[in-house]
Amino acid sequence: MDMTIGRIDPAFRDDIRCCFEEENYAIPARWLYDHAGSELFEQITELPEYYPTRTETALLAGYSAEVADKGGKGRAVVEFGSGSSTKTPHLLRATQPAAYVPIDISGEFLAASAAQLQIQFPQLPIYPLEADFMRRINLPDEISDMPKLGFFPGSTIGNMVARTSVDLLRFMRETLGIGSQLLIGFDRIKDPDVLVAAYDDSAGVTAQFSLNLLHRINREMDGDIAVDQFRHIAIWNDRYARIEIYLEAQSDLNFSIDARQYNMAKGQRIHIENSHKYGLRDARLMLRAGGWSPVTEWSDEKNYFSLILAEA
Ligand code: AVI
Repeated sequence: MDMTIGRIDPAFRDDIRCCFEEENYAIPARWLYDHAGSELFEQITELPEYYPTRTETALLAGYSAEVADKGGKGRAVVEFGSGSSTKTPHLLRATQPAAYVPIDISGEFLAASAAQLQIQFPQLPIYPLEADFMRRINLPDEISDMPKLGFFPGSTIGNMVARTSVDLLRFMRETLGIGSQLLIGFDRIKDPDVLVAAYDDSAGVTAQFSLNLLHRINREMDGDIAVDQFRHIAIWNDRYARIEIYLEAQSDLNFSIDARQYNMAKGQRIHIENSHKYGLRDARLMLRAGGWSPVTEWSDEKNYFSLILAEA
């Protein structure tokens, strides 16, 4: 959601105030994705260190035909958080869906990517839906009688804590209905050096992506945070099986946001993102907890990433 100055999203303002006023120093990761942040994320997906996009795209290219064979053919494909829909063509080509419903919170990205896909698939009925997929959604009437195949790639589920992930899977089940299928990507636990490099790349793009959050606060909430006084940090937390991302103050700082004064001490950190990774059985257990029965799992030869097809 791209908010301009003077039209602050009240939820954003509340989360930022909560971070600095209540001194919990944590900001939900969803605020990373304003226009600039979404463009930086697209750059991240092409970094040599960031293996998830490349690996998952190869899995989709290699196994979408099997998804079709396992019952995925001819359904209405409903993509949650479709963004630029770059991985979708592989799936659409193989499953020949009756319709495609990309769901995204950013109307801007949605319209552009739907138009692009319509050129590639001129016969396919496409019904873009601007909505927050973190709750139950009313799908377009046009697809109400069609069997559905939900698509949730990218291991976006990993950006949520387990309880929220399970809630989301349940909402998806309610949205899609009994008898639906879900094809979902999970990033696997692996060598921490590989993981940390993926979230702290040598070109510094992920650092820019993180620091953009402070620029966003300055832009949208009339802030004067000295962004160059913060450092992006990515650490592997083995206990929670997740990468944690922080912005760390490099000196004692005073700043104002929305005409309120705050300070942070050198070394203090703002927690801005988690990216959970999954062991061999973790993802399947999570799916079951959310009301989905895993049907098939596909992984690359290094076991870096998994695609799981599940049924409601
Ligand atoms: C969107 N999400 C799955 C990304 C991830 O890998 O957790 C977000 C990201 N943050 C930094 N790099 C990538």
